[in-house]
Amino acid sequence: AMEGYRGFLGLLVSALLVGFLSVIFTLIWVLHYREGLGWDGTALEFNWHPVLVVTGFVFIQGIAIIVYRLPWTWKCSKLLMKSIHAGLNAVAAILAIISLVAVFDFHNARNIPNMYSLHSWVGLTAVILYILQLLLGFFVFLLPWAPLSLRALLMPIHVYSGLLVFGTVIATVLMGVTEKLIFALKNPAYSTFPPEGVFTNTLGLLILVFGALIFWIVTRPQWKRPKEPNS
Ligand code: ASC
Repeated sequence: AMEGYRGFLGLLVSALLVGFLSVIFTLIWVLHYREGLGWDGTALEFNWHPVLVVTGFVFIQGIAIIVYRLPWTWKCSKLLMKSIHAGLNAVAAILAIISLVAVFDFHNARNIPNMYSLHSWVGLTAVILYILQLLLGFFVFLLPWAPLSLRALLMPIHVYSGLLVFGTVIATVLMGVTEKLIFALKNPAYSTFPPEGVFTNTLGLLILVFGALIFWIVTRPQWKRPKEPNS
């Protein structure tokens, strides 16, 4: 049991480090390589999009997925842990929505068309599914009214769609990073290995590794929160 616990801690610390580093890399990207941050219809406003997505939709959602796995919380009430899970996911949803407002606002101010790219189609689908998932989780699992039979029926779907949306978000981020680098790196071009291209490719890899670590942690049966009888 002690060895399983150590393995868990090692992976948890790795995931937190890689996730935190992803957020830092995103900030360095927009503040050092790009134009910085602002809310004025220019690229400064667009730059909130990657910052809020990586912070909320990737990092915070990743943590929300594994909160039930933290062994020192196993003595906490299930309701408290559900509230933390729901609260983190609600914060991530709000940041994701603001990140969309930033892009649409930027596009409209600059007469750039909306919703033509695969990145935008998959990304908007992920945001809509995430909000539906949040509402389903709130009404069925957090509020006390739903019958146990309905919870048991919907739990596998909740787990499946949660991981599907998380994976889809990571795929969408990789498409967005690629898109932005091809748009922005013209002189010198992306194809000539400029520092921004190499740095931001590394950011993409960090995000992929973060997703891989979260997916590993959450799929180990031995690290699941012990189930209380009748819950
Ligand atoms: C809940 C909860 C669980 C599941 C279970 C259905 O709300 O706390 O452990 O749903 O009752 O599988």
